[in-house]
Amino acid sequence: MEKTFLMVKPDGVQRNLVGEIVNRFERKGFKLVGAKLMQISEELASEHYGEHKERPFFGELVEFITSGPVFAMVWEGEKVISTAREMMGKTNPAEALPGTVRGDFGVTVGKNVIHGSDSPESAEREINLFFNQNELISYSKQDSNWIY
Ligand code: RTP
Ligand code: MG
Repeated sequence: MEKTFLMVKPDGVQRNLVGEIVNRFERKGFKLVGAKLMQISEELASEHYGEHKERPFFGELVEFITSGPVFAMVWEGEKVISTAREMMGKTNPAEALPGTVRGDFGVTVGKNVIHGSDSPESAEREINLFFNQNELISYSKQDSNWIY
């Protein structure tokens, strides 16, 4: 089954949105298979956002994502990568629709509450970057029968 990497950013943790965000993906029907609160190092941040290294906002991005704890998660489900991106909303919260995480809770592009993998390749890379295999739990849930 498809997996994606999601992360409540430092602003989301500080604003007590971890429960709200977990709740949204649980209610949707996706399965949480890994999660941890972590303080990201500058090295991990730079590797995670490596694709943006040459962008003018890279320094601020790394500074922000390392400014406090984040809540890292792996979620599993059919089409979870693209569906989670839809549920997050556009990168700029000013353009994100109400009903999305960024549309409901964010204001500026720099502090947009949540990260999510943008493709199967990113998901695999980011899951392996943030989690060891033994931190991911494979288990069955009764409600799966009512979702699929
Ligand atoms: P993310 O990687 O955090 O899930 O966000 P995303 O895919 O929606 O957007 P991406 O293009 O990957 O950008 C990564 C993060 O960089 C910050 N950003 N700032 N100042 C700017 O113009 C600007 N553009 C992007 C955002 O915080 C974005 O989430
Ligand atoms: Mg991105």
